[in-house]
Amino acid sequence: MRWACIWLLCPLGLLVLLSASTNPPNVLLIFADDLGFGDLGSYGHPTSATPNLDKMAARGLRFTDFYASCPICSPSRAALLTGRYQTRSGVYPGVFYPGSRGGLPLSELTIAEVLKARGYTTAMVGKWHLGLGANGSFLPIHQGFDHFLGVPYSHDQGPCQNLTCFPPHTKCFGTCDQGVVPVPLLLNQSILQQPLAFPQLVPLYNKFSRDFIADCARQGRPFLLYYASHHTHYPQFGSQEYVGQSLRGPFGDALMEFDGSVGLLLQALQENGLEGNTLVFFTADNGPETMRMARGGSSGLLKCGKGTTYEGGMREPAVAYWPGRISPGVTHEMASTLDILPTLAALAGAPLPTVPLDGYDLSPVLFGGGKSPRQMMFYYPPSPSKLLGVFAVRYGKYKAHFFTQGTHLHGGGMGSPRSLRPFQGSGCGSSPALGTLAEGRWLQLLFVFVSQVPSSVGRPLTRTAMGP
Ligand SMILES: *[C@@H]1O[C@H](CO)[C@@H](O)[C@H](O)[C@H]1NC(C)=O
Ligand SMILES: *[C@@H]1O[C@H](CO)[C@@H](O)[C@H](O)[C@H]1NC(C)=O
Ligand SMILES: *[C@@H]1O[C@H](CO)[C@@H](O)[C@H](O)[C@H]1NC(C)=O
Ligand SMILES: [Ca+2]
Repeated sequence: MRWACIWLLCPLGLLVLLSASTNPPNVLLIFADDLGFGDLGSYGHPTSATPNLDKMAARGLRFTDFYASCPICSPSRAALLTGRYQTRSGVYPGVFYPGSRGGLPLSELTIAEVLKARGYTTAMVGKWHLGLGANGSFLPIHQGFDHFLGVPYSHDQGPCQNLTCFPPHTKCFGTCDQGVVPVPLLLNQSILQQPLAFPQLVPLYNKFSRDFIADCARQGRPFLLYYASHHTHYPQFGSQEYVGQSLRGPFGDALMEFDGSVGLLLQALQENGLEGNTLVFFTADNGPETMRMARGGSSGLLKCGKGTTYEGGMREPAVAYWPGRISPGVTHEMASTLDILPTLAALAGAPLPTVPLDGYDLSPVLFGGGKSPRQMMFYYPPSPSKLLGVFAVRYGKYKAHFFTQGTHLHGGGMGSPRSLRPFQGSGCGSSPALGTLAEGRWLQLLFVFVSQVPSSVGRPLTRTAMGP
């Protein structure tokens, strides 16, 4: 009997022990929209009120060199969820519109699908912007999310001139997109509201999120909650609690509402005893829309913003927070939204998708103050093309710009030649004419960089997803 125990049962017991000690952590992924590198108090903004994010930054690991994969929404979100540059999934040029036929291809494996395979319950709240499709075929519930409460695209992609953005009666600023249906709020695949009631939106999201967290805690199941806020994208809006509360006008009020939500989410983790077993990661999809002036964000000391491949377009605030596991500090290691999927897969013990990935497991940076496996970042413009290739490359401390134009963000159709117009009103100064930098020394540098990159990285341009 004793031998039977030693040779048969004990290893079994050890396995059980091991799997208990490697209990996969919950994941709360908080994503802001059009938020600049310089917008948070913890990143140096003098008048922003972001106490919850600042507390998270002080108690977690704050990144100074964290990148989104693209300076606009849809491609950036595709890369976050798949760990692959948007040029692989085909989510470009530009962003999805309410009438777009395509979406993030269903063949792509998302973070939600990767974690679901390890028994996670998954939910998404907020801005999707990875396609709607006929009969909702590209919505989150077809990409691994069990639950979805949110908007299928941007909240400015429908007429907003008659809508209230701030209670009691402040209309939204501007008109938003015309000639399309009012923006809907969806629950799974059903329309809950159309048009959206902006002042009630975030309280609804927060209640949904808190209920989801409590349910998962009760069932003892690991969860992924992807909380993709609409803040601080134009037009800014907010609930009663935040009207006129900030020193930055409507932008600051919207940012405060976002910060308040972060506080409520962290509180929900605490109330359910989950703080010690939950990785909270916060970042944003792209830089500030500086052409909106006071109604756009700030990239701080970085150059330019949304739509450009300057640092302000893609370098984002980012914080990893996990009390007891991640030591408080600041890291200057390079990292990207592309790295989130491989990092989460490693933490959960989930197999990686068997397709080429562009991300790395950041565990050495998160848990040991070590070096980042990432040495390189490619900067694709909103509408990459085979002809132009990447617009810039960062390698270690250096960055080479091959093209410095951004995109004309408003009024240009997807993929129209207009999308290669110089970026207007961005506070970037005048841009050199397209192509003038891709000469001589720069071209040499390009070859040096590209020859050091594994041949699979950043190459294929396989536009498949977007439709008119
Ligand atoms: C959408 O659903 C309707 C009703 O169920 C069906 O008739 C139609 O074929 C579907 N369209 C697509 C493209 O799946
Ligand atoms: C959404 O779909 C999930 C199944 O994927 C289901 O459990 C949940 O109840 C649905 N929510 C609603 C409100 O229908
Ligand atoms: C906005 O309200 C005006 C006046 O009530 C109306 O004429 C117009 O059609 C409305 N526009 C939209 C987009 O709802
Ligand atoms: Ca955005």
